[in-house]
Amino acid sequence: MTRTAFVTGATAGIGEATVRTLVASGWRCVATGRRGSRLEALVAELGADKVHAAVFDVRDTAALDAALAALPPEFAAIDLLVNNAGLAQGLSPAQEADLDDWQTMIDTNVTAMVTLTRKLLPGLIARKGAIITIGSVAGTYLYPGGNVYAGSKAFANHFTLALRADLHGTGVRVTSIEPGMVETEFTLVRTGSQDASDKLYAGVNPMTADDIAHTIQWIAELPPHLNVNRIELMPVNQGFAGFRVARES
Ligand code: NDP
Ligand code: 8X3
Repeated sequence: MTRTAFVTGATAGIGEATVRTLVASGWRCVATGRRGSRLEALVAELGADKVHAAVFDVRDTAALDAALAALPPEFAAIDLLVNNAGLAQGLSPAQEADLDDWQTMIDTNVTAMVTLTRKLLPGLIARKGAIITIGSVAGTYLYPGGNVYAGSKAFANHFTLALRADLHGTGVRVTSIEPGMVETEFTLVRTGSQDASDKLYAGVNPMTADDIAHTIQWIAELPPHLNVNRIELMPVNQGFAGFRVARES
């Protein structure tokens, strides 16, 4: 039987690659994001029987409710939630940060993610489905400027493990995927560039969106008695930061 995934943030990067990968493996996908034209292009490319475009801002709960209510019957029974939509903004030192940037990251990476998860939980439990959240190594290894982004991803990592505890015994599988450097549009925030050819991770040989999408597919298609609790992935050329020491003059 064809299974259905609900993938947030499918207009670009990891989410878009996940939809392509899952559809190629026989899944149906609800693909979400604000940029409707990109989602329509995915539908045109992969087929309306395989992809349903749900255009909404994840921070808008009324729009989320409307999108869920408007799911066509063949896309309404969700077997897999991929909590992927997210962003970093600002990434300046806390003492210089813009509070609007902080609020946007909390609203998107934390509040919207838990709201959607809570709304899909009854159906996921009924179908013994699965939840995969894209957290980040930023939630574990801290770097200057990470502040609220890092906090939001620590929340995502831990909320996902906490879900695993609550859902124990329901048959629902829960996984936290915590990537390091993946070359996507997301990395533009780190260069301040609007030019997608401006590759921050040039020379690093970073992970690709496909690397993460294939990891999602692998976890989603494991036999139902197996649960990957958490998985941390990095490019070989990325490492952990050491402690920093400031000397007083
Ligand atoms: P991209 O910028 O390529 O994609 C982000 C996706 O999130 C887009 O589809 C965007 O859709 C969606 N999104 C953001 N804000 C909203 C919103 N308010 N409403 C609806 N959709 C929204 O980034 P990545 O693919 O790299 O990032 C995906 C996830 O992976 C994020 O959670 C990120 O934190 C995480 N991650 C990324 C890493 C990296 O190095 N790239 C490393 C570790 C984790 P749209 O703008 O159309 O609404
Ligand atoms: C960097 C991971 O999420 O800070 O290695 O971009 S993230």
